[in-house]
Amino acid sequence: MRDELEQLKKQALTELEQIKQPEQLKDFEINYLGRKGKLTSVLKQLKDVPKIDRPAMGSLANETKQGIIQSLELKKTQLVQGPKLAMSAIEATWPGRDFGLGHLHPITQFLNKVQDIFMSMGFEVVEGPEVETQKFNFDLLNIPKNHPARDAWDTFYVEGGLLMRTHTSPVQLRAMKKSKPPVRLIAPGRVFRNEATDAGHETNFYQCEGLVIDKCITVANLISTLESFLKQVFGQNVKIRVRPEYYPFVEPGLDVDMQCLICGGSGCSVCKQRGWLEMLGSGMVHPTVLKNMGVDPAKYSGFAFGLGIDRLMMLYHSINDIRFSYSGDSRFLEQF
Ligand code: FA5
Repeated sequence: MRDELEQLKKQALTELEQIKQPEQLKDFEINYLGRKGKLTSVLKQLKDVPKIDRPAMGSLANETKQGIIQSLELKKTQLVQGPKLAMSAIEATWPGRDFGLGHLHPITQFLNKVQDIFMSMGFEVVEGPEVETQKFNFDLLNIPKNHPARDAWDTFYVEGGLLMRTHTSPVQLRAMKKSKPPVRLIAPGRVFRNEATDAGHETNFYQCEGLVIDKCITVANLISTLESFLKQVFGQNVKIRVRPEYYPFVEPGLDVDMQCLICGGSGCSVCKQRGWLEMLGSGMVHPTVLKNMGVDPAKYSGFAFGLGIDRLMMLYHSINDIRFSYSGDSRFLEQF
């Protein structure tokens, strides 16, 4: 019986190997494992085996049966699932996978638009460091130590008395170290504030500084430049208002507000129910600051402004919360 079992296993495996169609597998199964199959008839002889050899022969018979069943299952997998797996791996007619190509962040897109407009008006673009000295962020801008304006522009201090710049205004001073009037420049970049966040305020956001110095520059030049800029961004019907504001580095200082485009002026969470949103600070450069730039205030005058890029971008796209911009949420970003 031992020889018969070994012979049967050999025969079954050879036969199985030659099978090429899944339909043939059923016949094979009936032929070997069925009620009247070859293996079954050998197993029937077990009762004639001497009692003492029966356990060993029984386990050999079982091993043979399991071996044939496992080989049959393997063959089934190869013949039935194999082609499907192979097909799905190399299906050449399916469209390619979409890798979801990214794009520029809406703030960067908007900043590019702002730069294009100012460049078309003859401004050059300059940059400055995000980590600043107190001298450039405050002192040279007429904000000495213990000046109350340092509270309004509180920020994050880093080692060595350095700080994360609170505004882009220090870039005016840095740029003027290398330039002589007349100048017309903008300085876009990220700024930082130690303040509570809400729908209109973030602890880090973007500004774009502007500086014009020449002979006979007046407030009229300042207002017309900014009005022209805002109309190029938001259209000719945009409503702005100019009101006095105190900034230590300008004299006089002006804030430019724009009617809230989110609520149309009726009041909402973004404009804090005022109907108007402060878009930028500006003014005529203070004589002391001109001197700190190495410019003679008796010969030259100039204006400066600091645009809040995030708020302008929010109005441009009707976004009602500044925090979406920094959330990294692709559902927000994919809209631009
Ligand atoms: C300044 O930062 C001045 N350096 C601007 C300036 C430049 C005035 C040159 C005069 C001459 P202010 O803190 O107001 O000013 O900020 C300017 C603009 O940044 C604001 O009008 C507003 O649009 C935006 N802004 C201010 N704080 C935040 C904030 N926390 N989140 C988002 N935007 C802000």
